Amino acid sequence: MMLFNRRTPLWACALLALATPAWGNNGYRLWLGESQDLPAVSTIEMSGDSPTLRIAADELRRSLPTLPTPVLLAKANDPALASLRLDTRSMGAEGYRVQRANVGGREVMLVTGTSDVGVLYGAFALLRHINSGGDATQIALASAPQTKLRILNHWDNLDGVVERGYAGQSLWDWWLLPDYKDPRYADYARANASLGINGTVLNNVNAKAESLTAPYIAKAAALADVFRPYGIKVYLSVRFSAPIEIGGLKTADPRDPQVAAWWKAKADEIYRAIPDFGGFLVKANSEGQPGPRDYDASHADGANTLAAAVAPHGGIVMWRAFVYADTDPDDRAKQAYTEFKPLDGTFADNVLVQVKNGAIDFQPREPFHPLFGAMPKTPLVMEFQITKEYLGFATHLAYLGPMFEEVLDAETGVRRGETVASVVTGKADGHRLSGMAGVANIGRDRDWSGSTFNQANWYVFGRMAWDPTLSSEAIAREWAAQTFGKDPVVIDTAVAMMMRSREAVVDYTGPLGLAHLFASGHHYGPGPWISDLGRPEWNPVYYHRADRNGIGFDRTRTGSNAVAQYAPSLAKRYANPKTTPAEDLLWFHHLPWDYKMPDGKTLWEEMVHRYDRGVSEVRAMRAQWATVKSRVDAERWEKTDTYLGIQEREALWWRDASLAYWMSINGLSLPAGSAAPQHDLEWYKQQRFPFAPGNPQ
Ligand code: GCV
Repeated sequence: MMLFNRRTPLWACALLALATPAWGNNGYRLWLGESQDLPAVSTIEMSGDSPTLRIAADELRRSLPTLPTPVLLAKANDPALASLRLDTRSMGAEGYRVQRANVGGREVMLVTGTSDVGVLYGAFALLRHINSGGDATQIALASAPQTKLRILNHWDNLDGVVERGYAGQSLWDWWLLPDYKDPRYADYARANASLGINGTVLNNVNAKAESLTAPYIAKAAALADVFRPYGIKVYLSVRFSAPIEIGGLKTADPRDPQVAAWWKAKADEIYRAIPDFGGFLVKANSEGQPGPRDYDASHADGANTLAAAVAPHGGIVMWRAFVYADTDPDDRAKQAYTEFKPLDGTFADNVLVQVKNGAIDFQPREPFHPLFGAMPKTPLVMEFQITKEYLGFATHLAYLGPMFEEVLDAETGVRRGETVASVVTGKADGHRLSGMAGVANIGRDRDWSGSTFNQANWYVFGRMAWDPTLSSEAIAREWAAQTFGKDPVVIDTAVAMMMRSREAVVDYTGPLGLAHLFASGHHYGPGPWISDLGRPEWNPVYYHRADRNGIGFDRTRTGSNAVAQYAPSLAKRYANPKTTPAEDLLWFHHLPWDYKMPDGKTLWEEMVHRYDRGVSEVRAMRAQWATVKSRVDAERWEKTDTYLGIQEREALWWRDASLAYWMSINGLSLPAGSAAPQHDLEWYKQQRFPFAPGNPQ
């Protein structure tokens, strides 16, 4: 995978280094190994031996520039380190320390942790420090993960199609597994380990029962064998009705002893093949998936039956709270809370409830999900979507760091200082288990994520799962330096583009708290006019409620009263449009078009302003990217430039189609200086994209 290694002749490296800006780079190397220094000549030593320690040493040999002292990799309990009296408690099971130390009378750069994987994380931290411009003479790094489970969720189907995947087919070649283990699997594990990601759910939450059959367990076991030395555990999504479909039972009722026995036997079978199997992820009674509610049993009944099956092996169950039903006339945004909050305290010890960041569905902006802070007796896993289903697929540049940060930093209002991050890390309520899950944006595209800048979303997810208090801007900076090299102009430009990018998408797709205005099924492009889908809450008109008089979803007492699901201080703030942040205004309120915004503009004027701003932000990003043309390799520069061109065209499409529609509803004209849409509304309504990617047909 690396271009340089210790055996590369120096003259070849020098030539390549000189050629860097023009040299083709297809992005395969991700943020690893883009150091523009000459090859590593540091001395790398290991005390002890294990496959994981060897990987750590190899990583440093591949791309650590020269350090003044030899680097020593050793576990903290190594007798050679006894005199250092290392504080192993602060390292925990997976943390690390990298520091200068005198070991056996010699000055070394010590990379240590209480476990092999801790040492590996330390090695990657050292590389990150050096390759993102850190001082090589002042190295003192120490960190331990704040969440226990840092997991990618692959929505990969067994036929190779990735639901909401925009980077090609699934990485997993289920057909050739377990025999052929594509070398790319190790590269995948390596990239994840560099961020501290320690788990991967291999298959789609819309699961097929077949993934639990013996041949597929063997395939998953083959992947687990590759991932193990990188500290990554394998998990599977399960179909709740599997006991019927592949077990031959008449029911999947979780209270039925035969069903419980089936799950137990299945778990035993899996653990025989994968002794360190992580556990199950379950989407139940959601969007047509079977679940315990089919038998009048609760989500806790379902989760606990599966949990009992994996518990003897140390496994866990992540049970998703993404539920809503067309039989429930209540506001969709309220339904998960209504169903799950009363279950707090009834889940088994090894169950975590996995909650999307917002109460609807991965929109470009949603207020944080009210379940965070509302289930203190249950560990809650944060589920983010890294793949950009609603933020322009792989083509649009939208760095998700600020969105993750916004949600994690939000105060729940339940207790002083309690943030969503403190709930997710388990600190707020003292949970043993904690976790963060990201719906992966990874496929077989050469650059893994469909575009260079999408790699940053994988990166920032991993870094924030490790430590949710890290700053998204600092992470963007370290990613850019490792990805593009040390040219400060390129780094500053990339970071500036990234930091404005998500807000731009919000502006041109759904400003001021509007949500779910996407075309049906594939979610590609605007469809705010759609009103004829089978279930009310699948229609954009359900969400924006625009009429001649106003727009927005009234979630106050006069409407669905969803605000009451938040802690009293927040409920009070959100109940009043004057104290609701402008970003969330129409999420919580239905307001007249001439509602006065704080700056004196009418709501309509402000909306138009934001649509226009979104388009001009994309133009500005494109112009900024043009300034670094000679400083970035041609291949990545050109692909990014082409994608920004697509984004500019599509941002305008979103803006024009949306404004044409709103004007057809409110009868208003555009404020002076704002250009008329390029086409009439009918034209936008007629656009069809039957083969848009990522949409299960
Ligand atoms: C895996 C949204 C997506 C679905 C996805 C679902 C979920 O509705 O559009 O593709 O299904 O979320 O998170 O389960």
